[in-house]
Amino acid sequence: MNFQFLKLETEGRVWTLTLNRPDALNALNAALLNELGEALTFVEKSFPKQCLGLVITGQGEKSFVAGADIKEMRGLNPIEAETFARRGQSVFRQIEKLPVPVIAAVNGFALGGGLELALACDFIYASDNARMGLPEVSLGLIPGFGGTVRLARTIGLNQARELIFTGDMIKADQALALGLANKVLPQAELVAAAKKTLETIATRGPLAVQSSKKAALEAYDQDVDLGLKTESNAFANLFTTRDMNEGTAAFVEKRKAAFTGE
Ligand code: DAK
Repeated sequence: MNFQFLKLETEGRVWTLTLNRPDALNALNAALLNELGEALTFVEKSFPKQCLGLVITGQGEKSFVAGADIKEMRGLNPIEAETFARRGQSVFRQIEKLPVPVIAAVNGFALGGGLELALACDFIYASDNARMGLPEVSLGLIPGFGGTVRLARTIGLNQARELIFTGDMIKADQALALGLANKVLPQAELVAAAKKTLETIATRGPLAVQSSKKAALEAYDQDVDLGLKTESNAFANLFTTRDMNEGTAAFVEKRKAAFTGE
């Protein structure tokens, strides 16, 4: 696929999507958001035969994504602003619902819409030079791509309120301490480490991984009883799959499972 602001590497079963607008620190303009939506739809359709995992990162050594494109955004009227926010929200929701696991490899600034993008991924690995924050209040705005919703879910309401109200940037070690990043790595090792984790996941049953991602997301919004029902339904559905037969047979026969995603 040819994009102006993205690079999609599709070799092997773990793919890498790089936001590629380094002159603007990979800030999200409307064209980039549209391309992101197209690329994600392609990833979705490529599961499970071609793609079993996705790394999202930013081009260059300085920035993952420095937020929504402030220069483009300031020219919007309130109706266009709502369309822009809804577009971003729906693309980020698409990430959250992808059938494959997604790691945000945060290689520098992840600010505003950039942190919101990372929060829509399944988890975050950060480089040691990463800086994360939601600086929207400094611009007279609030987070518009899900930051007020997802940050509190990841680090807790009070920690999220402090970051959102102050607009402060935090460093990688603070992000790790807050549980915002799962790992901190030297920049040169960041993408390889994310790929390695996804390669491990890719050896597991693809439908089981997909099902666990979906159940965990759905059950998060439900009370315990409904969440357990969601889980038991998902569990039961896997008993219709070839992969479940293969995985359990392989255990009994003391061999490695050969999953096919069926
Ligand atoms: N938008 C557009 N251009 C940006 C940008 C951004 N977010 N961030 C950086 N750039 C551009 C700079 O303008 C500069 O371009 P030139 O001037 O060279 O043409 C180039 O990238 C390099 O940036 P700097 O020269 O500023 O680099 P520094 O190392 O000095 O500083 C920085 C790096 C990341 C600290 C600084 O660039 C910065 O503070 N950037 C802005 C960070 C920020 O505030 N991000 C949050 C954006 S607001 C909503 C929808 C969405 C949102 C909100 C509401 N609704 C519609 C309701 C989301 C909002 C946001 O994400």
